[in-house]
Amino acid sequence: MRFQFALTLQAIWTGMCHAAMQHYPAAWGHYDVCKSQVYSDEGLTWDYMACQPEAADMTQFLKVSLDPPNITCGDPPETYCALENPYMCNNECDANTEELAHPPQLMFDIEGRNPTTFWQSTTWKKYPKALLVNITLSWNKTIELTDDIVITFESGRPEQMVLEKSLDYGRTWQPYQFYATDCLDAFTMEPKTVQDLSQHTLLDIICTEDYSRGYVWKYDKTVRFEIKDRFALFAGPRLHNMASLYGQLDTTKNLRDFFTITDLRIRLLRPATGATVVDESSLSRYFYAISDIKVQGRCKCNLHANSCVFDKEKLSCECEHNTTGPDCGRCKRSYQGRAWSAGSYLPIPKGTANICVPNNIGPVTRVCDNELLRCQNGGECVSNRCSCPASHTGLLCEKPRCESELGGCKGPESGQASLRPPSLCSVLTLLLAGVALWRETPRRAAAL
Ligand SMILES: *[C@@H]1O[C@H](CO)[C@@H](O)[C@H](O)[C@H]1NC(C)=O
Ligand SMILES: *[C@@H]1O[C@H](CO)[C@@H](O)[C@H](O)[C@H]1NC(C)=O
Ligand SMILES: *[C@@H]1O[C@H](CO)[C@@H](O)[C@H](O)[C@H]1NC(C)=O
Ligand SMILES: *[C@@H]1O[C@H](CO)[C@@H](O)[C@H](O)[C@H]1NC(C)=O
Ligand SMILES: [Ca+2]
Repeated sequence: MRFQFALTLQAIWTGMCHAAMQHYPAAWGHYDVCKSQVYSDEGLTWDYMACQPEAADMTQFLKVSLDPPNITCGDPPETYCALENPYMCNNECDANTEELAHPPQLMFDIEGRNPTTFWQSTTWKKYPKALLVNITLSWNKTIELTDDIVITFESGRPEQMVLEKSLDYGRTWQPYQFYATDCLDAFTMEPKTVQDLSQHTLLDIICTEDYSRGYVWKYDKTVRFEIKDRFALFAGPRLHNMASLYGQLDTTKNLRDFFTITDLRIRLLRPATGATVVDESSLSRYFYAISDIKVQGRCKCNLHANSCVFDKEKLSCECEHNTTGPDCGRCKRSYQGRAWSAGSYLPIPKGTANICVPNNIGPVTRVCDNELLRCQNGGECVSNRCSCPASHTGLLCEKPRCESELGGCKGPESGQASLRPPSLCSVLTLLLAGVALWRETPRRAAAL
């Protein structure tokens, strides 16, 4: 039995550590299959693999809410003027006339039509009181972003704006990026661009002036949150080395969480004015209008599902590997033979499924033994499992708990989160060493 355990470990070690050390293949798995049937010595058996749903347009599945709720134009009807010409006031908004209404849904309809369809706010008639609008997008499901968030304005782009995210269904919010014509003035932040970021500062929250600049608004209407440029810090400029990125995502919870959301919030803080002073005689020139918002991503299923369904207004993973829950974040009731764990992207290209095993699986679940395979960092071996102190976690209590928390071990403000290479190999190597020792024992015991 012990020998079997050792073999299993050996196999995992060979599989994971060797693959990780090799050069990654250029062609590279998409993790679209969760299991396949294979012939082995025992006949037809299942081979389980890490799997994830395909990336999709996530705006089809969201709920949008505005704050203040009555900030959409048209009730009562209003007339708008062009920003660049206060005498051109032929734009009307009337919530009760379909052709003249601009409800929030028009930010998510299919574009490509002429004229564009868009949501529009009331005008800045209460100037100098700030014209503040929150647009909140909620999925009620954790999703992983796979491409840039792109917000296309029909009006001039706002002079001040913050993109925020939530990972806990809207209970708490963190900024994702600040946008302003003058970052120092608006947010007392140094202006930066995504090109200033490195692997070590990737989690830094920056203020950018790239998407707010002045009067050229007619030609440049988009505000982006650059996901691909951030991926490129690990995967190379044309994302040819996704393996490197996936390897990092596998081992660094902070990095994974950075691209994971349940909600997004666009906080519009100051509309385009196109000039240094606001023309108080013509406040109908100032408003927000958005024609399109793009959010590409996939359901987060912890690499235990390759499809995600939208049913009864709700996204959920179709869990495999005997996992369950909206994100496949638990083992099914009678499959708790070992602790649940997410699938892994490694080794390339099929990953590791980390399936949940039936409750009474026997000695394979022994991860420790009071004599030999020691739990680390003060963990105690209780019924062959490590019972870890509060400061540590993991199968052998090998991981500091702070590593798996937002902000990492250095706290949330540093951004210098530990982006270290996989430590799994070292753990496995250690385990193997332990097993070697273990196999020695009977002989020693006999000698006593
Ligand atoms: C929206 O409602 C608030 C009170 O709920 C009111 O003070 C405000 O004037 C309203 N705004 C518009 C544009 O109707
Ligand atoms: C918008 O959201 C922020 C927090 O994210 C909140 O402080 C503010 O009151 C909300 N409403 C408006 C109208 O800004
Ligand atoms: C979110 O999903 C859960 C089920 O996972 C459901 O109970 C809850 O009502 C949903 N909330 C909203 C606001 O739709
Ligand atoms: C999950 O359990 C079912 C039996 O309930 C079994 O047929 C299936 O093969 C299991 N799947 C995995 C991935 O272990
Ligand atoms: Ca539209």
